[in-house]
Amino acid sequence: MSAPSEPRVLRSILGGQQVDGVGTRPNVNPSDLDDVVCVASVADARVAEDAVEAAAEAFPAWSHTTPWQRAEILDRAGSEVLARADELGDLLAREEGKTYPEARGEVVRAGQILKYFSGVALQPHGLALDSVRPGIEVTVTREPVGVVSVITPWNFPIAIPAWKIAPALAFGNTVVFKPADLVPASAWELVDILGRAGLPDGVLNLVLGRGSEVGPVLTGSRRVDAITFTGSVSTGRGILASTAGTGVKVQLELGGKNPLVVTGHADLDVAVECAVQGGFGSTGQRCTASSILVVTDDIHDAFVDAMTARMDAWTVGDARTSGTDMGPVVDESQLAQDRHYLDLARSEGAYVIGGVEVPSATSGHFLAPALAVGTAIDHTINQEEVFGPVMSVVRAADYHEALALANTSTMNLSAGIVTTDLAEAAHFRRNSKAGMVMVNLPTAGVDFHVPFGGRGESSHGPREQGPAAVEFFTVSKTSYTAPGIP
Ligand code: UN1
Repeated sequence: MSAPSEPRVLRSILGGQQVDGVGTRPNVNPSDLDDVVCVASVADARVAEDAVEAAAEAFPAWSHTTPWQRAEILDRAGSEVLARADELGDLLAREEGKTYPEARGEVVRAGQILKYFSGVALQPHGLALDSVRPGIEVTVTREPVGVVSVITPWNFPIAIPAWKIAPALAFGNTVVFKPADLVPASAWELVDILGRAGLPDGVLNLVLGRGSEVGPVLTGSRRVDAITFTGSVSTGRGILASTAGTGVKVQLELGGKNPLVVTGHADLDVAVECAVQGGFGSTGQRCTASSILVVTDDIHDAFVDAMTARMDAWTVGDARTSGTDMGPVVDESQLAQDRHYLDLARSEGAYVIGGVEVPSATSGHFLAPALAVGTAIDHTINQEEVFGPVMSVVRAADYHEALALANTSTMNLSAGIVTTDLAEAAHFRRNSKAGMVMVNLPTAGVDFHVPFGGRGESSHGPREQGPAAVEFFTVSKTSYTAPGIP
């Protein structure tokens, strides 16, 4: 038993049992590097194999539970997540570094997702119809896929796991869940809550291990039937390449390079708010973050001035201190990446507002929000995902040029426009090549009861969330029945 002052040790959970790993990894608070949130016992490939085995063994019974049994468990888990939103929000802010209001909001979202999919479990998902041939009846039913590997990123430590795990369970699949190394605590709590809500052992297994060690098991085991992954383009592409030819279902949510168009018809205050919330909310560490601000010439200078003033008043600091607008960058390598892109922008001719290191009482990775002005669409900063509190401005002659520039993105997840002109808004919604379009809203911040996903390099496979989730988490069966008597 650890002394109360020592950080608690979190272990993988297999078949309902806590399992030790082969090493440990401290989970450090990015707002205060001296604060160890917990220690993860790090699993090796053998633990991952056992987790897949446990999920495979649990599948036959779980896939035959009634929708009501599954709905009740998800509902109970959702209630506990919502009831503990303050505490879990604090934990999330402490391990990931988004502000407490953002973190609490994410926990509430996770609770709502669990409740939403509790309802989905009870909804009809099939079809019954007459054949085109006389006397024959046709049914189209949805069956669980089997064992699903769920691999999630650090930037949404509880909401993304919830939006993958909840539909997987609702439709009768079993799960092996590997959260990102940086955020084991929120993941562990979610699995613990679902277990206590009544999930049978082995239905949801948690593997706390490095991607390089346990990833190949979760994506390569013959007993895994589907893989859902959110993370980097390169890792996603690797999963796709390694599974080509195996027949396993793969769903990928990868990068985003999201434009926000601001036209001369925009309300300046609305435009600035959409930009700062979309670009600097969650420290810009969202695949839906507004990244390129495409601003028409008539409003460009006024917009940059208003942004500069807003950014001056933006408070960067400890994620859990009230009044903080933006928490730290998640870790040192992410901070180095942000700096690298700012240096590149300068070397390609941009003028950078902000982007300096922020002094703080605690040691942490604090970076002031940054705006690179005077960039061209082909500059590196406008071509690659930064994943930090960094935006750039591209000047467009008019709305039509702005639309064309916005549509050059190859990671078309989310695109936005700020305008009060109805015709412009309607034209943009119709002609944007992004998977999600926001009008007078930040590009980030999505609902859970509607599909989520992008185009181009951003997504692969069926959309996540809302009514779309049934596509990935079930397989369709078409049955034909004749009377069998002459
Ligand atoms: C949001 O903007 O509300 O990894 C969610 C990400 C996305 C989730 C964004 N999959 O940032």
